[in-house]
Amino acid sequence: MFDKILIANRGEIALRIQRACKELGIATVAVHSTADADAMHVRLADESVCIGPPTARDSYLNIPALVTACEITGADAVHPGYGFLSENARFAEILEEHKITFIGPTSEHIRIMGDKIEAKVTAKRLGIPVVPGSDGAVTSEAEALKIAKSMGFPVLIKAAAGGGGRGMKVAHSAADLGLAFATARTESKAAFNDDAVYIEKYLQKPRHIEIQVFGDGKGNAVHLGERDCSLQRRHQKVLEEAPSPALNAAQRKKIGETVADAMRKIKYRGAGTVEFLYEDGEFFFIEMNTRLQVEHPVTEMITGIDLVLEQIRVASGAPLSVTQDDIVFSGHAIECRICAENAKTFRPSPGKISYWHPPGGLGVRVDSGAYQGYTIPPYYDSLIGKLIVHGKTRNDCMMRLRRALSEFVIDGIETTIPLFQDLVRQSDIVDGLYDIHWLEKHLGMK
Ligand code: MV4
Repeated sequence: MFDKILIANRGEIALRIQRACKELGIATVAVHSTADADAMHVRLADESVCIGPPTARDSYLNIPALVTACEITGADAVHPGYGFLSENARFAEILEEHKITFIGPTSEHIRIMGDKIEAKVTAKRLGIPVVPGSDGAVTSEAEALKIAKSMGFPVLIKAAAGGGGRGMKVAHSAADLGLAFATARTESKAAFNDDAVYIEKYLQKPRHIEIQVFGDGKGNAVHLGERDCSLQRRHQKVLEEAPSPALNAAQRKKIGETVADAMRKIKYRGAGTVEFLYEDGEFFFIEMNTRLQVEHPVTEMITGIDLVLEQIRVASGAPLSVTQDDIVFSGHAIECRICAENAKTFRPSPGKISYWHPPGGLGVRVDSGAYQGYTIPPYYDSLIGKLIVHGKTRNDCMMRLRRALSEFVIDGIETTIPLFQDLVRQSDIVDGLYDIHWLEKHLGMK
């Protein structure tokens, strides 16, 4: 096992990782920018190193500074959290070259899944159902038209280097295709310096359902069920839940086993999430994330499994602490992403938290690096905490969530709490009847 882990991240996820390290008796090193000297993740760590100025590019994304911080402190492993360098294959590779363990998959698996075309080809080869479309990149408009006509409109042109919705263009008919194809290529080249695009059947009202998987890197893998992350705004998840209100136990088992089998075949190591669009009872692979995700707590709440502890275990060469038969789903969990933003306009609202009173009680978890008197810096994303609620049934969970939201008081800044207070009273949300477009439609109507 490791003696000391450097956590290459900030905010709530840095605290989340520290908590797992502490329980395992592993010393922690925090890194921070000059803007984060007062952050909770710095205060609670055993040691801390300032790695640069506020701009992420010069601090949290600064690979030489991070490697130096490891060498100065004698850290033997790095946990990247989510965002920042968590899916940077080069970072994983550089750490290995320095005999420092990257707590995550191999750089090769990160690289494959980072290329959306290669990821899809790989998924298909492994027996995972994929969205109908081109087998690989499409290089001419004529080729795009041929494929579109064979599967029918509408179609979607996607960037190979994309993800998170960037470089995507819908074509509703053959007349739209030329412009959609050219625009997707140009935007993709501008954003990612890569104009490779592919084409898919456009699914009009799917849900976003993702499967949590875990591998030990030696050919053993398990699935931990799904999360429904359909409630998004501009490709940012807002509320996530597990299990999905749309699936039954047999459907869960079938897709979960398909994905776990695929991970066994590639000897995947660590935590991974396989993202699907789900429509009319069918799953269609879109992407794989090779990291711990923001919404991992809803899976922890319904399985009782500490995902960060498992990541650390398998990175150190230990086996997974659970087999598939040990994994039992219990109850329902919902996560609300609390952001320092106006709840109607979503305009960021950094500044000083003058009063902070988080909710508590049975089944309530708050993961946050915020505290009373803390000043939220303007340089990073606006997530200041996550409220995660567990209940025996989805209805119990929803009732508890309403109660927890009513207790949560944050003064001095604007937050998205009022948005959640509205959402938990909408009949479609209460009934679990929503798709990936529901939230933006709802916000447009208000
Ligand atoms: C799609 C799709 C419909 N059909 N692919 C958006 C980001 C990227 N991860 C994949 N995305 C989509 N891919 C096909 N073939 C619709 C989306 C999409 C979406 C997906 C998940 C959650 C929210 C979304 C919002 C808009 C579009």
